[in-house]
Amino acid sequence: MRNVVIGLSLVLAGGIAGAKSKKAESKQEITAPIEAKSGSTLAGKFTATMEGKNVKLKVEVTGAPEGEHAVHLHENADCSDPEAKKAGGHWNPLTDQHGDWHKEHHHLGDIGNMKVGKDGKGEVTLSTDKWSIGGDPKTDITGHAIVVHEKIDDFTTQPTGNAGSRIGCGVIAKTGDQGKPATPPAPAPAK
Ligand SMILES: [Cu+2]
Repeated sequence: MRNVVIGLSLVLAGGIAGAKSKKAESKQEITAPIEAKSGSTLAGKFTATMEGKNVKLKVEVTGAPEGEHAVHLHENADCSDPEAKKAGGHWNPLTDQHGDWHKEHHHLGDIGNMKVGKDGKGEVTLSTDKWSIGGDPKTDITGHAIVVHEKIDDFTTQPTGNAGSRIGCGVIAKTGDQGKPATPPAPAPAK
């Protein structure tokens, strides 16, 4: 009788471990547009890729003003108003201070500054194991928004970095069961 019980628990444990590793190995990717806000002429997109325990987020813009622009994850997946105010404040699930990602204190949404050249093009990438796609709510970047600001993030002013108005906004949709966004992004406008 004892052998039967041990045998059964091994089968159960094996089944659970198998399901877990299968999920961890699968690669998930979300890409969606970043729309112009606050009267800007910016256009852009982001790509978030989860491989193993790491999430890589790449934000690319064109038509943006030359200079450095703060890029953050904001709390709400809502870019519907003209100034992106409904996106709320910075995503800060660990209730830390605002700051530089590479220093001790920062919000989990404090991506940093993006340099835009004379040609209006800019790009910023962050790769981290502090984020997930569809994982624990304290790590899951889906269900939030990417905001590009008018000004540079000073990494000091609380809780915003004094980055000015919001000139770009993109929604990171919640993932469905198949790792696809539950709401497909709107198609890019025809040129
Ligand atoms: Cu911001």
